[in-house]
This record gives sequence, structure tokens and C-alpha cells, in this order.
Amino acid sequence: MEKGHESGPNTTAIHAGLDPFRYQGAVSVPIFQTSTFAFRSSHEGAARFAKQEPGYIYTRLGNPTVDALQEAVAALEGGRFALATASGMAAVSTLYFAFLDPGDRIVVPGAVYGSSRVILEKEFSRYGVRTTFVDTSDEAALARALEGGAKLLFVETPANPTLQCTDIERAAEMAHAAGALLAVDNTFLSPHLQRPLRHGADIVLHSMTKFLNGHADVVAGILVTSDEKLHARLQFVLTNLGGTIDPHQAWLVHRGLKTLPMRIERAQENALKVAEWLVGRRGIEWVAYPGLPDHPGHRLIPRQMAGPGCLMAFELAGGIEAGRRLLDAVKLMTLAVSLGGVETLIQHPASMTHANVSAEGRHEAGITDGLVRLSVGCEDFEDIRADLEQALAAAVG
Ligand code: LCS
Repeated sequence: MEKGHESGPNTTAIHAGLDPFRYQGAVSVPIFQTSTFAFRSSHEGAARFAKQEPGYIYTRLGNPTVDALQEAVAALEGGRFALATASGMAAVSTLYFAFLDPGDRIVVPGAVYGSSRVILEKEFSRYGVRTTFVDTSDEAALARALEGGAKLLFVETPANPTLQCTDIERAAEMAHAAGALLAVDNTFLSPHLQRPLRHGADIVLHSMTKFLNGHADVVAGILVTSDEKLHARLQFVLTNLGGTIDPHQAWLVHRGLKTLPMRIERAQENALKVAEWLVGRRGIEWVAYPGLPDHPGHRLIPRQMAGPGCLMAFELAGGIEAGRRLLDAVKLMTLAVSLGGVETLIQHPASMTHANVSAEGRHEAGITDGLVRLSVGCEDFEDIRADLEQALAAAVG
């Protein structure tokens, strides 16, 4: 290939992290299902521990299958380093543990994944970490929240489940001016549609349970950065606290990753059609989807997002009762939490993913009781539409 040629997203997803001739020509990276690695001599063991010689020691500290996945995700995010974790929450808690000391302040949107919020309120508060919740899509409010300085600004964009979008470049400028690091949870879009490091974020994390794996069969997470010091800090905390990924889990995610661009493109095409079909339909109060021109996040396409993604939220006339009837009436769509798989999933955040957030917290974050979240998958659009149509008829008549 000519000098300076940069691989496209499909090529990167399929080939990054794989060198068949490293493993006897194996085109799929082998699963190194081993907890520990033998040393040829006491000298070699000591040299590996002292980092004087390369080589594996123990799977919590490093494993070839895990390395292949980390290389691939780092390449997709345009980052230098990645650390795969046992779950998305292991990535979030590693981030918090790595950078928050007693007395430090973290600024986060009220609308984040329920557990990312709850561990700050219930656990990190025990160590004297202070949390300020703010709508990070509102620049004036974000500037006020960062007054007086902070250690970490942690943004989810689009946010779970309200789909509020935050301008990453502005957030990075404001965070850095306040002396804070910017970490972005990129789970909702994946690196195929958004690469926060390019826009000034210091760290990107994912629940790989979602789009990166894409097949609803693994729980995993990852942390990506281009900063060697931040990586070293995250690695120290992750490998010592122990939220590392298992090689088999890593292999499954790596397999799923290869079709990431294709899955996202297909599901996103469906999502746009579903959102357009829902708007103005009888019984639908509003639809929140960044692909709709009236969504406040729409202005960030294509500046920071290559597309609006596959998630949307909508509110039914008749609130929570109508929402329950809808969830009970779906036939093709699956009533389940999680998102980002090939199958369309529907759920009710107030009673499910965000039930652990107080009613007041949900209210402030815009998570209304009647909000229904849809993760549109790769099925045929006409089948999704027909299912929605019959379920809506059952819910709102
Ligand atoms: N970050 C985001 C944006 C998420 O949506 C989730 C999980 C996590 C982090 C945590 O990842 P996990 O540990 O589950 O891999 N979100 C879920 C959701 O919306 N429904 O079920 C899980």
C-alpha cells in the first residue's frame, strides 16, 4: 500500500490486532485460555516482572488474546493504548478509582447509565469524592458546574437514555481550563460513528457488551487513551483491583468487532426510518433521536458524529401505563435491557436501567416515567415497523 495510506473502518475492524503469522498462520487469534505463563528460568521470570524483558506473566496482567482485542479497539478509536475490562462498569469504576482522591470533585451529566451515577452517590461519596450533576449539553450550565475546578468531567454522549448530546470539543476545552480530565463514554455510538479522542477527550470508555461485541452474548468493557501516563495509571488500578477481562470473553468481542461498521450502518438505516415513522404518529408525544432535524444534538452531525446511531427514546401519550402496554405487546422486538446488538431491544428506563436512580434524580435528568428506549437492530425495517404498529395499537388504541 502507498505510504501514508490510512485503512478504512471495515478494514481496520477486520484486520487490526491480527497478525496471523504471530500464531502459526491462525487467521482468527487463538484463545490463550491460560491463567499463567511459564518462565524458562528464574532470571527470565524476574526480568519480566522488572519489565526488563517483554513477555507474558499472568493473565490478569496481560494475555495475547486480550492484547489483540485491545489493539483493535485502540486502532478503531484512534488511540494508542486500550485496556479491556470484565464489564463496562469495571471500566467506569477503574476510571473513578484511578483519578478521584478524597475531596476531589467529578462533574457528570444527571442522565448517565444508572450504575455510573449510583456508584458516585452511594460508594465514592464514602471516600469523600464530591459529585456535581449537570446537563453537559448545556454549555452555560457546564461552565458553572466546572467553576472552582474539578478533577474529572465524565460525559456520556449521546446520554443513556435521554439521547442528549454534548459537544466534546467544547467540553474538552472547558474541562482542561478547569484542570479536569475529560473522559467520554462512547458506548452509544461506538468508534464507527464517534471518536472522542480526536475532539480533545483524554480517555474514552465503552461498555463492549453493546455495539463493539454486538451479539448480546458477552459482558465486557474497555478504556482507551493516547496518553502514556494516563494509560499507566489506569493499568495499575485495573490490574491490581482486578476488573480485567477473560481471554474467551475477549475473543468473542474481537470476533464481533469485525462486523461493527456493517452492523452499525444497517441498524442506523433502520433507526432513522423507525424514528421518522414514529414522529407525529397518534399516541406518540415526542421522539428523541439525534437523526431528526429538531433534535438539539443534530447540529453535532457531522462535526463530531458520523451519524445519529441506533438508539432513540420516545414518550407515549398515556405515560407509564401506555408504556407498559406497549412493552407487553411487542412480538418481534425483545423486551430486555442492554442495547447495541443485532436484535431490536425495547425497555422502560424508569423501572429498569435507571430504577436505581432516585425519582428526583430521574426527574432532573429528564428521564420521564413514560419514556421508552428503543435500540434498533439489523432486522428488516418492515418487520420492525409492523411490530411497532401492532404494539402501539394495543398500547394507545
Ligand atoms: N455505560 C453505558 C452508556 C451503558 O449503557 C452501560 C450499560 C454501561 C456503561 C455499563 O456497562 P456493563 O457493565 O453493563 O457492560 N447499559 C445498560 C443498559 O442501558 N441496559 O442494560 C445495561
